Amino acid sequence: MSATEVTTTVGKMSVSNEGLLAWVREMAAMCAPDRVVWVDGSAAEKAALTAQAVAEGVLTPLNPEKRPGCYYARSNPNDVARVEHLTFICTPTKDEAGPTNNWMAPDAAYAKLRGLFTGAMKGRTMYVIPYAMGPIGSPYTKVGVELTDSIYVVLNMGIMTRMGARVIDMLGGSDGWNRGLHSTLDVNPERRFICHFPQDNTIWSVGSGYGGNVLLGKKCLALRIGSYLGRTEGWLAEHMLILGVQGPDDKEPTYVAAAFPSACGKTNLAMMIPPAQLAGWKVWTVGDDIAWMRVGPDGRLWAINPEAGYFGVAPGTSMKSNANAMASIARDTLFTNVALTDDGDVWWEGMEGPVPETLTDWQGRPWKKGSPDKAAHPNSRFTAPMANNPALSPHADDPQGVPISAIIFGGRRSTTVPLVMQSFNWSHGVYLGATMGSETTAAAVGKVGVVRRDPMAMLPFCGYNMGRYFGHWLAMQQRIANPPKIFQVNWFRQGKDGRFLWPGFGDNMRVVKWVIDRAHGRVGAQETPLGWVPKAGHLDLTGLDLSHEQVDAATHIDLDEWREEFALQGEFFKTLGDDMPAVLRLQRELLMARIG
Ligand code: GTP
Ligand code: SPV
Ligand code: MN
Repeated sequence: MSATEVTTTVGKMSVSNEGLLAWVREMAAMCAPDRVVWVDGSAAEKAALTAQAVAEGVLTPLNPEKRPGCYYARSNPNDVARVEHLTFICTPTKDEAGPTNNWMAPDAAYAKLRGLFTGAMKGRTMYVIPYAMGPIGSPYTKVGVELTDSIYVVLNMGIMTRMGARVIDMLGGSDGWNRGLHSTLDVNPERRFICHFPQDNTIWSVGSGYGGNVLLGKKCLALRIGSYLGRTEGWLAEHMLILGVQGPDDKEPTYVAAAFPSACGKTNLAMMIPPAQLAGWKVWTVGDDIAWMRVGPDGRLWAINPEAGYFGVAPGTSMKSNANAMASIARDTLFTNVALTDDGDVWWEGMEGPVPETLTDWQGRPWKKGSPDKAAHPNSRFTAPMANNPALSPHADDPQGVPISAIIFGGRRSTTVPLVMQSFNWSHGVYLGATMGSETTAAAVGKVGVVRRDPMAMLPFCGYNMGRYFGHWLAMQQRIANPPKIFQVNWFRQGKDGRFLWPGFGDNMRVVKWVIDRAHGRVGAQETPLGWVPKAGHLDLTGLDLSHEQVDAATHIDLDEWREEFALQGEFFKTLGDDMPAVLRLQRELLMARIG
């Protein structure tokens, strides 16, 4: 292979992958940027690009004494979250995308977006970002290349992924990489499309500059294309955090993966600090958003976190709710759409301490204490390197990942769903995941607080037909000789007064303790028609300032509420039609028979 010298921000880099070079030339010919600049991932490059972003007004430096190495960005107010209605799975047939995805025929999608990309980068720089999802050198890692005209995307990808020359080296001459193309265009929702071409391992994204729409390694590659590859290759790509938990008598941590929908508590659980009464327990974060899981030679399910940073929800993050996240964002972090204090620090609703008298809100307007408007956007976010997390697992960069003993599915439900339940077996566990409902949040554009089915927290992220995705989960059982136990949780049940019944956050450790004790078969459980629940006294509630009535209300199973829930699940099953696996239909019938 002959090497070609390509231009980077700070010098030259050598690239010998002919397919990659040809594709970059082809895309550049279409987009017509003024220059093409490759990303090498060096510290010098980061410094130069950051300085340039500041000079261009894309980033504002924060007070270096309060937030060293931190910068602030404001997005267009029309561009503050994922856009599910503008996200498409472009498989040859609509049937492959299935009824839960928007679909466009690949030819039509390419033609439409080619029209938008043609000449779109005139006067701009096209950055070429080679990035890896997963540890460099891991057999489970996937390589992607994102072409973008956004310097903000480059700097975010530098935190969220391993990127640059080492990825080019890892790729070698291989053809197995994802082709990602992104332009912010004029950030107009009328010209905003996030298109996935699973058969071509290609992603084209236009018209947005925000988060999951444009950091193509994250939702687009690691979940939508990832889930498609997972089915073909026999593994699972999931919207799950991964954490390690070690009790005072445990020789090793037990690893748990948990799927909660967007803005429903993954980052918080992944970084949880146990309450004083469980101080002997340690928690380590492996990942906070995405898990790639494969069957290991030992017949267990092994998980890696393909990301290298956290793109986390800012509002609600405080020393009390998530001290590890606060430590993670103390330095070298990018903040998007939060509020600014007068002394150049960040602020958001739910941060402790007195509310500042005056702030600059997420749209750059002066804000006064007592204003009815939120100072920070509800989906404002931080982008922080995982290396900053005091609770980072020593295995976060382990090419083999960690063995998973328990899988948890959880939604945001103000009623019906009890604090914790264990499934009877794998297929019942898949049923619990497949029927999961959750109230919508600000992480996606649309109405907030509406219950919808969000199976396995993958409704917006499954890159193919949902019924076949369930079939893939069911089929995995035969491959996993030592399968994890499957649980369902709900931290968000409310009392009649509208307040959360369960304190949540660090106190979730009490539930996770029961989960891993169950996974190891070292604690009993009570059988109910819906699943196994903790026996009276088995949830460690010492030191918790909670009345018996509250605990009862948080854990209660009301079969009348569940009859309504089953009707809603039934409607969802209907939308999946013939693609719904027979096993899940049978699970539903068994359940209905049990509750009468
Ligand atoms: P994405 O990054 O969008 O995938 O979200 P996530 O699942 O990582 O959500 P995150 O942990 O950032 O939590 C989002 C919101 O839920 C924040 O406002 C938290 O304060 C709130 N939250 C998290 N855990 C709990 C909990 O145990 N109880 C309650 N009541 N709220 C919680
Ligand atoms: C989510 O919405 O689930 C996120 C944020 O993790 S984003 O990257 O914008 O998708
Ligand atoms: Mn997410």
